[in-house]
Amino acid sequence: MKVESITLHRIGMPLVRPFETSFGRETERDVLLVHLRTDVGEGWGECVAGSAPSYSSEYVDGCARVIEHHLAPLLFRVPQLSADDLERVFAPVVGHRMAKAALEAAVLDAELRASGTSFARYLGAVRSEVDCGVSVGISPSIDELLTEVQGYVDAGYRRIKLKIKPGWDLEPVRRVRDLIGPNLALQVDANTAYSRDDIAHLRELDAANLLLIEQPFDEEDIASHVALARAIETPVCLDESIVSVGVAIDAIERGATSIVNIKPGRVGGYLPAVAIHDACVQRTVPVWCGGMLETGIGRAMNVALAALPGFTLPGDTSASDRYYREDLTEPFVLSNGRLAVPTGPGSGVMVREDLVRDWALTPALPLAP
Ligand code: SMG
Ligand code: MG
Repeated sequence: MKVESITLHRIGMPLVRPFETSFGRETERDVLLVHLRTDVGEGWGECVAGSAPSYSSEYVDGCARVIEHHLAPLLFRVPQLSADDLERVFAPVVGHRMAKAALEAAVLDAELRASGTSFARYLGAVRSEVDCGVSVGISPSIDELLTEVQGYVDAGYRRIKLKIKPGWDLEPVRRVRDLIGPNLALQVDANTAYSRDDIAHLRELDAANLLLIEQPFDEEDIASHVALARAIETPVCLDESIVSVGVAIDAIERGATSIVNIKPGRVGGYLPAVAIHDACVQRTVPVWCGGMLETGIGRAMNVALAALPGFTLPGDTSASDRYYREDLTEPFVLSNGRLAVPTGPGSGVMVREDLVRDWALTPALPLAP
């Protein structure tokens, strides 16, 4: 297909409750959307970068500029484009994986809609619904945390993930384990808040019988994760560090990660995400689908990815109402702790363009050859 134009939309979506991690507190999701027009039809993609470069070095303004000035011109130059070509087409631009992933999603959506194929079918899904977990932010108090967790347990989530940081770890984790009992899966995510000096302290988390501990140390510090993995019984799972299939294989072979969090945005798209999935399956490393507070657009695609065979652990693929009162697409609703995998062509969801207009933070930016 030929890309004829791209429109960048920047929208603000208020969160139903603030989401606090070790690196900051968000009350609104600042989302960059890519709307692609091609000779065979339209496609939408969502960029997962945050408004500040705090989860990773990418951020929304930067992604918009790199798309406008570097990636879109590369796309416009290709006479016959398929999503399979994108790695090669984008090769002149180093990094900027979240920006590339947003365009890849829109290209895939357009291409698959045109051929009447769903994301799930194209990516290799083997399930029609996926087990869902929920990520719980740092709370003002343990009592408020317990109330929030109880609400998610009542809603049917199959796994609870607690955000932790120094000063908010052993006690909240112990109290939540007491609340939910020994059988519900529980894991923690530090978003790089600790250092190698904390290994003895983190070992005390073993008492809570966690499914995993996610990214305790700096994203570039694989060696300290190896040291922790040797010292602790809880499996270590990398998130921020895993930016490519090469890094994934290296981290697995060095013993830094025995479970992998796959986020398409972080790794440059759904096709690189499938490559990491395949490399993990070959090495019998379980994977799960991470989340970046996606709107229905990214959520639909993530749910399709999470239906691949290697995704054997519940993902951060929560229902729309975990974050938003109103979603940008038809809402994803939890049923028995699971979300249904969309079956329609492309992402399988329809973008509500009236809401894209109503929630605009800045005027839409049209890009053309
Ligand atoms: O989409 O449910 C979600 C969010 C899951 O905790 C979540 N994501 O490090 O895994 C992670 C964080 C990053 C969030 S950045 C604001
Ligand atoms: Mg994480």
